[in-house]
Amino acid sequence: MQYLSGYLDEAAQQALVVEIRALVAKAPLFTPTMPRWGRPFSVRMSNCGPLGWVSDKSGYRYQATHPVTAEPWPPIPQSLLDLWDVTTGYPLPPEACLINYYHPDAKMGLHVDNDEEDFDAPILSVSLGDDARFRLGGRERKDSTESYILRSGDIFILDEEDRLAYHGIDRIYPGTSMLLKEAGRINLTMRRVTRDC
Ligand code: MD5
Ligand code: FE
Repeated sequence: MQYLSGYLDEAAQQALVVEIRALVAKAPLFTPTMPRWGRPFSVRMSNCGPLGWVSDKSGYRYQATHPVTAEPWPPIPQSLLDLWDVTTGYPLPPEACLINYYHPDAKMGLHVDNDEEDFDAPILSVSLGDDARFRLGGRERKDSTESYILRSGDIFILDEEDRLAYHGIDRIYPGTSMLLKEAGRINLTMRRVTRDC
């Protein structure tokens, strides 16, 4: 794991927020639901890129279209593709950029990201807005965990041993950032999904 604390300056963060607002105007935030029981997530989501992550009663999956509008996801902005190249150096571009929006009371339980076919590629995470407590464990749910405060502008690159580690967001600290007009947090995760090139 590489933790690039404060990687994006204020201007870069603000420019990203402008791009994200344009993306969610085209592909509105939706409320994913848990497989089987259909309990709603507290985090709202959207995506950009050829594929997007969705969850509903039939399960977790990547798909090419928005679950509500049925439109293709908008493309990943060039600034994010450049950020992926510069920070990961990975030879193939990301196929999915998941946009998570956390209200002050939203959280994300411990889970592993394993809906992708390609676990060799890194995952790049960008935090914007209020601080969040991120918990990172090991390959087994029972493994011990470490907590980190993710702040606006921080970048996380998950590779190798951490790529299949349990992780989650325990809480948001509302009012810790002035970046967004409203309290809350945005997290972007860029991922490779398929194994082909
Ligand atoms: C977030 N997002 O801040 C969190 C953590 C998700 C998700 O977990 O799946 O959207 S972003 C950091 C992250 C992403 C993917 C994998 C790992 C961490 N990891 O293996 O530790 O919204
Ligand atoms: Fe995750």
